[in-house]
Parts: sequence; C-alpha cells; structure tokens
Amino acid sequence: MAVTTVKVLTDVLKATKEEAGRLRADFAKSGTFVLDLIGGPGCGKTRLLEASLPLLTRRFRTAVLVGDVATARDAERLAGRGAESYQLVTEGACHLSPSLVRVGVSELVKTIGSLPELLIIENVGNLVCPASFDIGEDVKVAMSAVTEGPEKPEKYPALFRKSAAVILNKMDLAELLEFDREYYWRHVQRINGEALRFELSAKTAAGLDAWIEWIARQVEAKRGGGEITDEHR
Ligand SMILES: Nc1nc2c(ncn2[C@@H]2O[C@H](COP(=O)(O)OP(=O)(O)OP(=O)(O)O)[C@@H](O)[C@H]2O)c(=O)[nH]1
Ligand SMILES: [Mg+2]
Repeated sequence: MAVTTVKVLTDVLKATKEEAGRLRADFAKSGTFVLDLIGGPGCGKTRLLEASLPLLTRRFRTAVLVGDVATARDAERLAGRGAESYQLVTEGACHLSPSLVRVGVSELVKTIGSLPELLIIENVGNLVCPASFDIGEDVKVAMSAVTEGPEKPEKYPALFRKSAAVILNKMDLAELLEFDREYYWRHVQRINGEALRFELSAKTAAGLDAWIEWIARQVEAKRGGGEITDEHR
C-alpha cells in the first residue's frame, strides 16, 4: 500500500514538473517575462498591481493571472487597468499549480490573441505553499507588509530564499507601527543576500518607480532573447 502511494505521488510530481517545463518553453518562445508574486493574505499584492498596471501597460503588452482560493474579487479589482486579467480559482488549494496556470494562459491567449510581453501572476495569499511550486516563471518575488511584523523572512525563509526580489509594502504605516526595518532586512540578507529589495507603499506610490524600472529592465532583456542576469536585476 505504502509503495503504491509513493508511486502515485512520484507520478504527480513528475507531471507537475513537466507542465512547468512546457510553460517555461512556451514563455521562452514568445519572449514573455513571467513574474510570480507571492505573499501572505492582505500584504497588498492586488493593491500593488492596481498601482503598477497603469505604468507597465504604457510600455508593455501586459496580462495578469490572479490566484485565489474561492473568489474572483481580485480580477474584478484589476479590470480597466489596461491589462487583460484572468482569475484562477483553486477551490481550496493554497497555491497555483502549473496545470492551472496553463488554463489561465490558454484563456488569455483566446482573449488577446497571443502571449503578452509581461505576465504577472498573483499567487494565492500564502507565504508557504506557493514557494514550493515551479509554475514556469522567470522570477518569484516575495512580498510582505509592515503590518505583518518584521519576522516574516525569519519565519518563512523558503520563500525569501527562492525569490529574486523582496518587497516590503505599506511603508506609509511603518512609523506608526514602529516597524523594525533593520531587523527585517538583516534576516533577508542572511537568507538571501542576492535578493533585490524594495520598500514601497502601494497606497501612496512611494517607492513604486524603482519597482517598475526593475520589471521593465527584465521585460526588455527577455524580449531581446537575452538571459535574465544579475546585471538586469
Ligand atoms: N496603508 C496601506 N494599505 C495598503 C497598502 N497596500 C495594500 N493596502 C491595503 O491592504 C488591504 C489588503 O490589500 P490587497 O491588495 O487586497 O492584499 P492581497 O495581498 O492582494 O490579499 P489576498 O489577495 O487576499 O492575498 C487592502 O485594504 C489594501 O487597500 C499600502 O501600501 N498601505
Ligand atoms: Mg489579492
């Protein structure tokens, strides 16, 4: 019995890995830069996209996939911001899978005709599960907010270790909450000294420019068929 269980699990993991590989190959062919945005519930992922999309869609053909456990609320919020967005409802699962991303990609292509230059995927609000899944992305970006306290990198290191960049959001509230920035970034440095760092407020747009420019450099690099290297980060 135990052997059968292990075999089924191995097959599922293999199929998942293969689908992620197929997605990555398709994104390479179309020159689509894919960003997997991961953070706990309420850290401001959708709010950041609401602020970012008007700036990004001026420069790039952009589309968004939004993962949620139960609702289409986030895609509704993003409507009218210049990017086609499609909601993926996981029906309870705590992360997006490559097969669900494949469904979203097919739906996007039906609507906009081809893959965009930039695809942003807002993963399900969770600091643990999405970190373990390859969904064909170029980069994972870890996001947390000052309202969640400064221990998030320390307590959820896997996500921070795997991310090319770390966003600390809701900086407009940092002073009020006496948020310990030094503590937060010290642990990010310890876990992943390579990660790029953004402090911003999706509400006031403070710090947004550096984030937009970083994405833009990478979209341009991928569009040109170049490798995403440290130089572009
Ligand atoms: N003050 C302040 N509030 C913010 C900021 N960013 C987001 N919020 C608020 O925080 C709440 C949660 O933001 P969302 O964008 O829905 O968070 P999310 O990460 O997409 O949440 P899930 O999709 O549920 O995982 C909303 O009320 C936002 O308006 C910010 O920079 N400053
Ligand atoms: Mg959201």
